[in-house]
Amino acid sequence: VADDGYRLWLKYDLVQDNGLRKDYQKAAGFIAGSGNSPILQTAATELQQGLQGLLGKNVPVVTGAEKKKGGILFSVDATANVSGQPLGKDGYHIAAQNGNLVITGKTDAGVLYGVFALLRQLQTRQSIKNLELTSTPRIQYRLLNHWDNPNGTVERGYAGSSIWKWYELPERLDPRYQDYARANASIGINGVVINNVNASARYLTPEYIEKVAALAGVMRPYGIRVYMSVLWAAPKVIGGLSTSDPLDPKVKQWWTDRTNEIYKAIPDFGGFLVKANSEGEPGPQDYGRDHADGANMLADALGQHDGLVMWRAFVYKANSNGDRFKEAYAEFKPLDGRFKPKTLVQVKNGPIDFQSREPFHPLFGAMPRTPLVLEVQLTQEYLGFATHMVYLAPMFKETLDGDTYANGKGSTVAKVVDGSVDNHSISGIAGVANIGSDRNWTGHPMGQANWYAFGRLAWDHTLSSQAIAEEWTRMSLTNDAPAVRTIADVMVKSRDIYVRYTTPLGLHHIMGQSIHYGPEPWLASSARPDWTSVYYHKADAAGLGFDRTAKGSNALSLYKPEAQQLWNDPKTCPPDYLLWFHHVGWNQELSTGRTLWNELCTRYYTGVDSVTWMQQQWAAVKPQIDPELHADVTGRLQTQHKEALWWRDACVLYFQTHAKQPIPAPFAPPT
Ligand code: GCW
Repeated sequence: VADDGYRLWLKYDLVQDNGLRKDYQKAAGFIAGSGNSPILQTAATELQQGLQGLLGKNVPVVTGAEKKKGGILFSVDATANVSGQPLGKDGYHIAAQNGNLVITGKTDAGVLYGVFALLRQLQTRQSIKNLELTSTPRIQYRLLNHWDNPNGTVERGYAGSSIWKWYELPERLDPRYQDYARANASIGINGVVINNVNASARYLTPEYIEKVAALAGVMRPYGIRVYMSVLWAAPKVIGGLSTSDPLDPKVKQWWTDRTNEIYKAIPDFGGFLVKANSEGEPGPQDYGRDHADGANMLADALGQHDGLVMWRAFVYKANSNGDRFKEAYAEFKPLDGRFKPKTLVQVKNGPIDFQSREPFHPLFGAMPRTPLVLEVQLTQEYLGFATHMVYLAPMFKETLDGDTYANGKGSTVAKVVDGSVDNHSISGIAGVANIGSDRNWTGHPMGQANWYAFGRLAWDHTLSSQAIAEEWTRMSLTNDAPAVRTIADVMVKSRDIYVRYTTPLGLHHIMGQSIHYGPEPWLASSARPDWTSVYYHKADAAGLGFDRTAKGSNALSLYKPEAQQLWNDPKTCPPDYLLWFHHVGWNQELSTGRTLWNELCTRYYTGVDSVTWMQQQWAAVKPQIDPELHADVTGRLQTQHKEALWWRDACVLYFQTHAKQPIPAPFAPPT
């Protein structure tokens, strides 16, 4: 059967290596659950299905297996510890015990995650002799954020329309919902915000609450909770009130009633995500209140319910202070300490907007009294939609590994987010989903790897991009070792390659207006200056780049002094970040030994060449890959190459009008 990508990384095809399969079979005589909660039932069913496919045999699920040997046992033990260390909530421990393989979790979900870890072991053809695996998620709330609208469109979605079929819900449950839940649970995702942050008030109506409750019912047995984005103005839009002022008693009451109604329908509802006073969305500032007033009102409405408020910090206004980089910081930093418990502030990885490379957001490390959710984007809004192959794990890692120095060296963004720097008891991470109704979920088959990598890093941010790429490739494409190496190598390099042919050296926000696709570095006029390209690249006769040092916007001063060190001197600033922080002369020699102009051209040209290299590597693994999938990616790589040329030529020719220098050899076109 041709692989249409629907099964994602949960393929469970027969293990062809007879020896290995026999070893696996020996360990899998039966499955014995330790109870029959919905989540444990999911775990047993999934394991049985997985083993059926991988081992080609039906492994029975039995009860009362105390005396039996040679099977897989589930154990839920709230006091479980591993070598004296208590196991974290939702963590798992897998080890041989009295002739059985025992999967222990403190919670039912822990066992489910252990099941997927064991299956992964088989799917990637690891030995299970003397297997001992222990893992605990480092971040508690691991969420996908959908930007899906009630009419079925997906904002910035490139994989078809929304998978949620509102007009069929709650009566008909598309089987896809369950497959979606399985995929998420397999990588540890435990929450789903089902609708766009540019929210419709409709979700808060009884009609929609019932629909959302039906979805929650599908997610629950997979350990996944459902959350909603809410429209700040909902009390006015659907509540018949004349105001949405968070301090107005009627408004408070309205949200409290709504919240109680939601919990009546969805007892494990996760909570609210809010985009307010951002890009034209309403918010508490419309009434002279601030973000904390708004978030706290919702926290009060949640009351005793076990739910969270995630308040987004993605805010910027036209013409505010001349550098959009500084705006979220200016609005949110002063509010640190004002947010009530169970309220988190959700911050994008970088200060501008999901560009292909950004310095980490200066709010990380600057709000020690507020738990911060890291928001990354899986959908490739600024990274080539579903036509460019860009594996995003290296980009996520770059942010996670960024050192804020908030509490001395080693206060990485990862440790701010997981709560360890400031001792927060709640922690969260969110990925804007790249999923749609396309048969293969993500449009670009390789986009699946970004969904996968997000989940794996949300669970454990210390995993390497390389290891995740290999694991995903083995589960999704092939277990042929040389092919795995080739593909993982292309994946790991792909993001840097994309940066080179689009926005090298720290250029940012020079893409096509509003659609955010393709180059438009010449864009000089728009509804707002901060929606143009020239605002960001500042090309002139002297040079290129946004001066954010003390001579310029001084955005650098938002970082701790040690963090500033990395970027504040143009001579030592890593070239990858140079034009984020400095206006550099065209003839200035960089640490690479080339002038800025020559380096810029070199990156654009070698970036395109690297796409050719990607094509060659992909061609080389053809025998190991499903033909349909191989052809699909081959076609997309052709588009990618064509568009890399487009980016290169558009940008080099445009910047040349400022630099007024020839394209250097060996790139100069023949005359
Ligand atoms: O990157 C921008 C997108 C908007 C999006 C916004 C946000 C949902 O272009 O489409 O709106 O970010 O994150 O709120």
